[in-house]
Amino acid sequence: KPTLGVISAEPEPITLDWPATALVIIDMQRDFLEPGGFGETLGNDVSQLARAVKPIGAVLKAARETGTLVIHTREGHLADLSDAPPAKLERGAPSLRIGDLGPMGRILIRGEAGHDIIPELYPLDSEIVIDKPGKGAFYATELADVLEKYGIENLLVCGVTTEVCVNTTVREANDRGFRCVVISDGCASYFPEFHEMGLKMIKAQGGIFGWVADSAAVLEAMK
Ligand code: TIU
Repeated sequence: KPTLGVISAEPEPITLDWPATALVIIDMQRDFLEPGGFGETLGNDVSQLARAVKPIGAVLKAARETGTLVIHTREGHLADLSDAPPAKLERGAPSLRIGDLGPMGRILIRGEAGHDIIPELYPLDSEIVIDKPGKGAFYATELADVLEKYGIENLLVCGVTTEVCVNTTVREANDRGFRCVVISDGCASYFPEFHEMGLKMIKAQGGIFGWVADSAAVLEAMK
C-alpha cells in the first residue's frame, strides 16, 4: 500500500504519511450509546449517536486491513471514584450519578458492562485501549507516550460526542503538534446542532484545530 494518502478534507486537502497516522475512536461505549447508561441519565436521547457506528466500522475495517494503528478510548472512573473530581460527581440532577448502580452496572465505572465498548466496534486484543477520567484523551492518560512510541504524527479522530470528548481531545492533540482529521459522519452528538457547530469550529480559520473529512474521503485515501 502507498505510504502517503491524500484526504479530500476541509478546509483543504491533507497528505498523510500512513505509518505515522493512528485511528483514534473516542468513547464508543455502551454508557453513551445504549439506554440505561451515563448519557441517558443526563437526560439525553441516546439514539442520536447510532448514526456514527457504521461509518466508524468502515474506517476501522480499513485500518485493520492496512495495518494502521488503532486506539480506542473509554471515559470512566475507578470503582472507589478516587479519580473523579467532586465537581464532576455533584453537578446537575442526573437520574443516576456516576458510580450509582444502573441496568448495565455502575454508571461510568471501569470494568462494568456499560463502560465497555459497543459490540459492533469491539477492540481486537492487539489494539490499544486508553482509559481516561476526563473528556480529553490526553489528560491523566498514557496516550502521549503511546503516540510517541509508535512515531505517530497524525490522528484520524472519530467517536462521541462531537462537541465534548471529540473536540476536547482534538484541542489537546492540536496543542501537542498532532495533525487531526476529524471524520464528520464518524462523530455524533445528542444535539445535532452542536455536532454541526463542533465540526465547524475545528475547520474554521484555516483549520484552527484541524481538518474535517467524511468517512468516504478517508476510505478513498486509505486505498
Ligand atoms: N455528555 C456528553 O455529551 N459526553 C460525555 O460526557 N462524554 C463524551 O463525550 N465521551
